[in-house]
Amino acid sequence: RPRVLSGIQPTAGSFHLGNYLGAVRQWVALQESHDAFYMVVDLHAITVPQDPAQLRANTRLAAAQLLAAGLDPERCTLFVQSHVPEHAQLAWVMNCLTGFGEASRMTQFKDKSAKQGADRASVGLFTYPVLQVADILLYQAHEVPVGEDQRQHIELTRDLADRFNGRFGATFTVPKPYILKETAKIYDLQDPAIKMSKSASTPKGLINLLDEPKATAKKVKSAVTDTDSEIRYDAEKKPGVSNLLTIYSTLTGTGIAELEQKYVGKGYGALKTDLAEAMVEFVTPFRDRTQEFLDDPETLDSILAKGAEKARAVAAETLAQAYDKVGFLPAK
Ligand code: AQP
Repeated sequence: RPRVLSGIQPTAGSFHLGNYLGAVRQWVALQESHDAFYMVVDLHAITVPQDPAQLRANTRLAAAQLLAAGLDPERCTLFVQSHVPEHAQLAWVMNCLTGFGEASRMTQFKDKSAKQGADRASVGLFTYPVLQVADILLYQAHEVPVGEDQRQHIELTRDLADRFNGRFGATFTVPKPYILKETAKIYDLQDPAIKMSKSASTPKGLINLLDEPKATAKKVKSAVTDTDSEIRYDAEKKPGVSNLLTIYSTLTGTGIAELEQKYVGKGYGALKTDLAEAMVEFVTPFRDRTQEFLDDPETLDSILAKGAEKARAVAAETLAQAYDKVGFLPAK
């Protein structure tokens, strides 16, 4: 079976709808057909200032949400990044292969460091994409299911895998991004020109899956649409409605064309009411299941411990090969 690897940050507490539709939903599907490795990337979470107790709680919360979304520890390997020390170890090697200018061109770094101020941004934030390279290469992943915002980091991963293989001999699988066109970028409900994101969206534009379902329904009903009243998919001319159609279509498994038909002659209100209902139907059991996993931390921790053990077996083998290739003297 081909292998997939992906990760999610435990920074914000609740996952948002963009995380789910853009990434996690695909993870659940891919565990059926692929040898799947998924992790909560806590090393990435400290690239911006964090509260230690909150980080610990959010790491469990992220794992609980992944299980609630449908990850099955019998079908995939679910673990916490810091439980597998090889990530940081391989990242150092990859840091030494990455050009300073190359890392400076990463748009996520540019955006995030501009927001924090260049002096405040940490070196960790700067090398975050290189840690991500190590995350992926350690597992010899063939594909990486992510949202569109991660495409540039996967390109960097490919470049560095090629560079390492070229310089030291075949070692790493060169991975491909796995980005579904329909849900590659879910937009902010209030500003459909920007992606839904925990840092850039306003509370009204961001759907957190663990929010009160009623509040979520309200946000859907007050989503920005367009000036005319036609319900039609046109990402350029009608970004607000198109975003709602994408979300509705994915959550209910109904094609966009079918939805357009269904709403001929009806106003935006009808679409929003139905979508709000579909959303409540989705988030209510999701919240309940997340809480069930949180209520049983022993089971949760034992799932993560087993996952880390499986992950380490793969990661250690790859790291040993990489260390040998670069010329480190083996420890006796
Ligand atoms: N709006 C989105 N549409 C589609 N996919 C998205 N992802 C994030 N936002 C969208 C995907 O979710 C996965 C996990 O993301 P992450 O843990 O790296 O979180 P993030 O990218 O930090 O999430 P945000 O909200 O986008 O954070 P900020 O505001 O800090 O940039 C990834 O696969 C990502 O592509």
